[in-house]
This record gives sequence, structure tokens and C-alpha cells, in this order.
Amino acid sequence: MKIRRLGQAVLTLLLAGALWGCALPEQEPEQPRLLMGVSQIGSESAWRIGNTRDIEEQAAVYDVSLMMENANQKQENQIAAIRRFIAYKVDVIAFSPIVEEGWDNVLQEAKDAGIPVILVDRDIRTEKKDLTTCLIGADFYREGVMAAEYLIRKADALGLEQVNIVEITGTENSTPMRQRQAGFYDTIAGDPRMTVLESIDGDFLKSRGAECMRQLLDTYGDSIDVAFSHNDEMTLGALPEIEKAGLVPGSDIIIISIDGGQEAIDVLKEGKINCVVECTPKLGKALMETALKLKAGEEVETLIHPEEQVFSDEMDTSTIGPRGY
Ligand code: GZL
Repeated sequence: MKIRRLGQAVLTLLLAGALWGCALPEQEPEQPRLLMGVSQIGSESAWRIGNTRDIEEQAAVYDVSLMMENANQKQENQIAAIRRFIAYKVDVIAFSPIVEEGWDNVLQEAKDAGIPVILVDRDIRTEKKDLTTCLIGADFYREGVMAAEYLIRKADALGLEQVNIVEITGTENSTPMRQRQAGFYDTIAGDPRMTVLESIDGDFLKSRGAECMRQLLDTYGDSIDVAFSHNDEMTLGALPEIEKAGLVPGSDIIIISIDGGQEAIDVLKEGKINCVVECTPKLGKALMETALKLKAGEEVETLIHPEEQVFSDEMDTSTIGPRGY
């Protein structure tokens, strides 16, 4: 018995040695074409969710590996994520800064680490040079202008002599909030009919949009002629409050919104919103192409604005196709 076990042990050792000797060659793990760290603001709106989905879809198309982190609306989470990307030595960092200030230190760390940073959607404010390589995002100032130009046309068409406006803004100190407001105000400034009764920060959130509208209706009631809301989410929150007050959105109060998501376009088609300025979340293709150019050492554009349009009750809204977000 003992001899048999000894024989088996010897055979096992011989077999192991043979296998060891012809072990498969080390398989080099396949390196990703490019590793991108993405710090996304959150999931506060259909726009944001659509933006995240588009980045992920385009990353798959361009064979880019993503480290996607959701900051849940907190700047400190974005800063921490960027530091993780630096430690991980990603090829490129992309992020949408929730507000414009407060990024100098962490972006200097990325620059010192030799990692290029692409701004997606929103911008930063800084005295420092070259902390970022490119901004891919909407012309928010133009969006504000287009919203105001629609209102001027609407006031002309209705023969209004006085136009009382309430404004529900996006996140304070964010690029879209600052520039949409500036574009709108600059455009109505020359029109004596236009008066902004009050402006409240709705933080791009549906719940805050409802709260703001309720507060504005309590204060101004049916003297409100226009509600200018910086995004569809807040607009959709505000509409039921207008109806609860016994007013008809789209006729008693002119409703102007920005983003152009499916839900708002459907409500536009029902006549409860009068104008939706498009702000496309589909920035993923431009982001991937820019990142791959940077990786290849090629020159990139410093500013990329997507094409955008206005949807309103001046057109045949039945022709508006599916929005995809
Ligand atoms: C605009 C984007 C804004 C959207 C909101 O590009 O930053 O943030 O308008 C989103 O819906 O929350």
C-alpha cells in the first residue's frame, strides 16, 4: 500500500514539474485605449441623467474606460473624486463643476500630475491659467437671450403693455444659472414693458421649483404674467402649484423653460409650457474625441458649443421628434 502512495506522490510531482516547465506565457492584461476619470454632479434632473448616460454610451463607442463618480450635488465629493483620479493616474479627467469657484487647488494638483482636465457642461472661474484644456458645453448666455427674445415676441403678439416676470434660477453660482440669467436680463433690459418681480434659487430641483412657485404665487398671485425657469425639472415642479392657485399655465402665466427633455416637450405640446430652449446633454461624443486627441498629443479646441434650438408655441409642436432624455 505504502509503495503505491509513494508512486502516486512521485507521479504528481513529475506532472506538476512538467506543467510548470511549459506554463502558458504571461498574458499581458490588455491596456485600455484611454482611462478617463469623470466626476458627475449628481442625478438632479433628466438632463443630468441623460448627460451621464450619453457619456457612458459614447465611452463604449470609443473604447474608453471610465471611472464615473456621482458627487450627489456636493462640491467636496467632486474634489475628492478628482484626487482619487490623480492617485489612480488616469489619462484624462473630465468633470462638470457644480459651481464656478473653489477648484484652483485640486486642478493645480492635476496639472502638477500632468493629467489634462476637460470641463463638461459647466465652467469654472479662476485667476490661474491653463488649469483646464477645454470646455465642452452649451452657450448658456445665448440660451437666456433666446428665452427673452421669445418673450418679447410673445408680448408683441399678445399686445401686452406690462409684463411682470418671476424667475426660478438654477444652482446659485453655477455657470448655467449666471449666464442664463445674464442673457435673459440683458435682452429684456431695453424693453420698458418688462419687470422682474422676484428671482428665487430653485437649485435645478423639481421640489424646489414647486416651493419657489408656491412662494411667488403667495406673494404676487395673479399679477404674475411670466414664469422664467432655468430648467425643465423646476418648471415641472412649478406647474401644479400654478394650477392649485386656480391659474392656467401657458395662458394665465406664460411659461418659459430650458433643457428640452421629453417630459417638458410633452407638456409644451399640451400647451401648458409656451417655450422650451434646448440645452442638449449629448456631450459624450465631443468629450471622447477631445480626450483621445489629448492622449495622442494633438491640438484640441478650447471651447466646443453644441448646436441648440428653441421649441415654442410659435411652431407646429407635433413635428418635434423624440428627445432621448
Ligand atoms: C445645463 C446643466 C443644467 C441643466 C439642469 O447644461 O448644467 O444642470 O440645465 C441640470 O437640468 O441640473
